[in-house]
Amino acid sequence: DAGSKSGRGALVILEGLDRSGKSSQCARLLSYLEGQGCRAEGWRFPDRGTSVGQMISAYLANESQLDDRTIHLLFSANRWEKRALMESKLLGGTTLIVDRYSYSGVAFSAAKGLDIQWCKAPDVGLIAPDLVIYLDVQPEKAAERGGYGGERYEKIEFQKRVADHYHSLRDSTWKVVDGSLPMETVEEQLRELATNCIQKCQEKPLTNLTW
Ligand code: FDM
Ligand code: MG
Repeated sequence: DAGSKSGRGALVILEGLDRSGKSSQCARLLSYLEGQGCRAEGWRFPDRGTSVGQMISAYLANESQLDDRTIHLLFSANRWEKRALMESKLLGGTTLIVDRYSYSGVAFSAAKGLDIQWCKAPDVGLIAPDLVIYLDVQPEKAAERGGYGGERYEKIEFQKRVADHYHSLRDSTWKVVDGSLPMETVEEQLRELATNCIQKCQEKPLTNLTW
């Protein structure tokens, strides 16, 4: 089992609009990596399984109302409550393929009009990703894909603003993949990006998110 003795695992994040294909691609990438003998787990945020996650889930289903800053901080808290486990998994050599992270946190809240610096602040000190893969799909195209499920935020005008904010968050750890290409093509690109990343970061220390 290559990698189990030496290196740490990689923190690989998939980001993108609703219906951009993140969840399907996460699952495909995960089973590929496992098939290659790589120790990997699939995570997602929000993690609806915790008590904070249940509050978030109720909010997204429009079953509860929360102030914009309050829900923003709950999304951040939901990542903080997983930070220690995330660190021990990575240091123990497990790669994490994560569906959404702090970039969703900032892009969605900023799309409501909240100040970007204010949105970034609570996530400072979370673990910095080794790779962020952005699945780029036009908001109109995403909406065509079987429509939205009816959760809060699943509206095209809102998604357009989210896309603009995602755009402004791109940095050197980002790789943009055209999510409108055939599923197999996207899958192939993700395999290559993730494999390279996993090899490269084995000897690198973990760092904290600073933006
Ligand atoms: N979302 C997700 C946020 O607004 N902030 C966050 O920090 C995160 C992680 O929650 F509309 C939004 C993005 C999406 C919704 O996500 C639920 P999933 O991936 O559909 O469960
Ligand atoms: Mg959704």
